[in-house]
This record gives sequence, C-alpha cells and structure tokens, in this order.
Amino acid sequence: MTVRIGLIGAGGMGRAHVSRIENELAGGEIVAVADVNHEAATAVAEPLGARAYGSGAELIADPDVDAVLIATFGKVHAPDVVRAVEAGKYVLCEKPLATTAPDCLDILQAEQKTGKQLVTVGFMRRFDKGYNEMREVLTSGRLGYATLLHCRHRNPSVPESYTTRNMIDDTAIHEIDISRFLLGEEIAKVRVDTPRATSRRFEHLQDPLVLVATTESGVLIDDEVNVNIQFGYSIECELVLEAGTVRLGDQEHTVLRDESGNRNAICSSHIDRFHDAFNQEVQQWIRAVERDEHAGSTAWDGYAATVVVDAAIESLENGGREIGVAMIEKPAFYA
Ligand code: ISE
Repeated sequence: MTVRIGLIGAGGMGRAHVSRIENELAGGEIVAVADVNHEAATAVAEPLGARAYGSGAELIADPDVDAVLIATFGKVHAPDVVRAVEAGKYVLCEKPLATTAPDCLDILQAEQKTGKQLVTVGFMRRFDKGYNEMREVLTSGRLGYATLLHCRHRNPSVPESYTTRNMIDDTAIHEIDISRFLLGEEIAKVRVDTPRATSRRFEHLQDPLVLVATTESGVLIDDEVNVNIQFGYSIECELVLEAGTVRLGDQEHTVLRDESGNRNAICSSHIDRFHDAFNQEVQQWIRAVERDEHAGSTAWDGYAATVVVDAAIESLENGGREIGVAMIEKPAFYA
C-alpha cells in the first residue's frame, strides 16, 4: 500500500520532506499540499500532480489523504493537529507540537478521545545515530550514571521575524527533548541566563542565551543557544558520566588534511545536518502508518517539552530566576 500524504506548510521544511518522500523514501506519496499562501502550495503541488489547498482544514477533510504531515510554524500547529486526530488520521507534526501547554493539552485530550495514538512529533534527533550511541553508553551502565549534559546549539543566523521566545520554543526545544530521550527522565527546573549579546543580531534579540536545567535525579544540563554564530550550523553535546564522557561526533563524512591543517566541512542548516535522521524518522512513520501503528515520539513528549519551554520563558521574564516545571500526571494512555 502507498500512504497518501497531505503536507501542510509549503516552506523550506515542507519542501525538504516532499523531496525525501518523492526521491529517497519508500511507501509514501504526496497527494495534497496546503498553505495559507495558496500560490506556494500550488508551486509545490503542481509538479507532483497533487492538489493544492489554502488551508489545513480543507486538506485534512480530503478523503484521498490518508495521513498528514505538518510543517508550518509551531504557533499554528495545534488546530490542524486536533483536526487531523478528530478525522482519525495519523499526523507527523514538526516540532514543537504546540507553543503553549494548554494547546498541547487540547491535543492530548483529542487523541485520548479517539482511543488511539495518532500523533508523532518531529523530534528528528531521536533518529540520529550519534545520539543513539550516546544513549546506549548510558543505558549499558558501564560508565556509571550521568551527572552533567553540556549542549551547544548554534545557527548561522535567523530572520528578523525570529524572536527571543523562538530561541526557546523553536531552537532549545531540541535539547529539551533530546535530554529527556538521553537521560530517560523529566526536567524538574530551569533557568535562563543572558550573557553579553552579540552585535551580529537584530536589536530585539537576546542572543545568546544559556538554559540551565536540572532533571528529577539532579543531572545538570547547560544549553548554549546561539542563533547568529555566522560560520555555520553546529550542534555539540557531551554527556558526563561517573567514569567517562561521551560526545556527539561532528558532521564529517571526510576530513581534509593539508598545509592548513585537518578540517571537515560545516553545514549551514538542520536540513543538511540531520538529513539521515529526518529520513529515518519519516520512513519509520510511513511504514507505521501502513501497518496502522504509531511510531516515534508521542504527543506526551510534545507536551513534556513544551512545559519546560513555558518554565524557561517564565525564567527569562523574571530576571533568570529558577522556575519549577509544572506537569500534569502522565495519563496511562501514554505509558
Ligand atoms: C529550526 O526550526 C530547527 O528545527 C533547527 O533544528 C534549529 O536549529 C533552528 O534553530 C530552528 O529554527
């Protein structure tokens, strides 16, 4: 069976997913594309022979759409996720699931009503080989338990529309999720430090930021979020255990060695850096939809990350005070 996928959001991320589904992955085809900018939807849909819509609602209602892939901005995700769930369709929603805890709770409720896990959140780093090897080192127990997690999340630049809030709900959310994935526990408290700002930013941005979070067992996580680092897209992560450390490799396929030294190419965006992880994630989702099963991170994971975002924003608005993360009890449905 070929899964007939409807894409909501015809921007860069949506187009990258179209390209992987059409050219690299098996089992899926794009049959419809929606975007509030109808022309953008048409530009992506036409070459594929797919239908173009001006809204997610119309696309979700299309009986020829089996499953929905959402790649719009985080703050508009929630209504389309709820609609897709109410229509009984599997949905892969790019991160964040939603930008506020109440929106995430609406999604959890809608999903529980269907009695079936339909929502996958696009936390693609969970499919990255490096992070999985790091996790294996921890779970094997051979180096003891984790004490610290050092993260660096650097983007070359962001558009003027990008806000300081987005540095947390759109950028740091990756480390919030991957920390939960690596450590297997929830984040209990968080604060946000605001070092000297770079001059290479739009005036309204507080860039860089450092999130300092503590998990339930006391592991300390520090995450440098730096969205105007200029030179490239760079993700670093080091887990400190009792008897050793494990660090995420860089992005090299090759290392060039000449009179200037040893070096590897640096990519410029998450689409390149996590190309293989995205492919794994979307392929696994398509295969699962074919079998009428859920795959990947759940709506609960989306909620659990967003409540940490909420606490971090509160810290930022309160001079960097440490804020406890408030969560509902995990419903048995997500156990
Ligand atoms: C973008 O949406 C992503 O998901 C990237 O991984 C992240 O590095 C970037 O800051 C976000 O804007």
